[in-house]
Amino acid sequence: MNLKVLLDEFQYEPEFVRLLSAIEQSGIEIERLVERLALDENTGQLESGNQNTSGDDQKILDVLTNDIMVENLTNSCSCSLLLSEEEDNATIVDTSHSGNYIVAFDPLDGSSNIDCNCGVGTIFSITLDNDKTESVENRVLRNGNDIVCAGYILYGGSTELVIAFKGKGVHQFVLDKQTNEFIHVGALDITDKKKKIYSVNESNSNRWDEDIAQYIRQYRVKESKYTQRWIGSMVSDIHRTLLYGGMFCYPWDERNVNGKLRILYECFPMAMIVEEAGGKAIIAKMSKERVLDIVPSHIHQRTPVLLGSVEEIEKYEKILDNILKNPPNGNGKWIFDRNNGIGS
Ligand code: AFP
Repeated sequence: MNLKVLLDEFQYEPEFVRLLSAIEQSGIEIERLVERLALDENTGQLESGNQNTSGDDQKILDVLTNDIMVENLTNSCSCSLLLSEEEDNATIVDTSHSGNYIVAFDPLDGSSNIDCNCGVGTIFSITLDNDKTESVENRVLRNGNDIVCAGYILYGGSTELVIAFKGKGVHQFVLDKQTNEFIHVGALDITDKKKKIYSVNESNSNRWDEDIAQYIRQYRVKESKYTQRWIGSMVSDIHRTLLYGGMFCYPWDERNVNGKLRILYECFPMAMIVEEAGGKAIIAKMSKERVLDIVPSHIHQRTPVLLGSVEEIEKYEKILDNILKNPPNGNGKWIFDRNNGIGS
């Protein structure tokens, strides 16, 4: 069964089907670019030394993959607004091609891993553009609970497309390069995945606040049966977490006071996918707030994030309850002022 057959089974309307076909087509074109990276000499940074709004040096492939997504999404005549990691502002699709959906995307996540042939990916989320009379800000800076569909494409040993359809579960497809179509291989459900894996960049550990420090410490005690994994591409680390279980975390720290990952095109899509697969996604900054309840104040805003199987997230929540009940240094004064960060 290919993607189109599943969309028909779910009785999605033609505009939505065109939109997902455009994402599928983009995945096929980007897969070819990634596979031929060195052969086509597309490795490395842009000669111009351009940086995107988040201050990341733009790679040649960041721009090429962004162009592919923008072109295919525009030509699908199903999008009104496009939000990309590689564009400073939201793109208003011209009226002759405009549709009813807002798409936020990271065209090439993990691009710092691309030249060493590590798994990278494309991340996307789709929301209905309910009221076009509103300002662009009001239409895009909403919480994530209205996302109707989110997914990612992982360019690894094989190319996989994982899509969460609100209320219809999370579905996994693999690219058949002979027929150039994504074939359905099953539904993903994290509730029965029990592998003992924690995933966090521990090189930041000396700059963590007490809640995260205690949480990660409990995975590392001598008798712990957990192992650590960190690929450094969110798509690869989340894909493993969905298939094996465990947790993924990018907390705030002294250097990344808002965390590192962007809300609209990294954290929201992944939180929607993990929740739809039966997991949990919270901010984990002395807080149990759901990631999808955040109302961003600008399109490239970052947030700390902790997501994975419910069991692993509840371990953090128990530690937080304990910390809040009796702060360790006796006078309630913490190392860092925890209210200085989110939203600023
Ligand atoms: P790049 O797109 O710059 O490679 O960043 C990847 C990423 O946004 C996300 O995919 C990773 O989970 C995270 O950053 C890795 O961050 P560290 O390099 O700090 O571990």
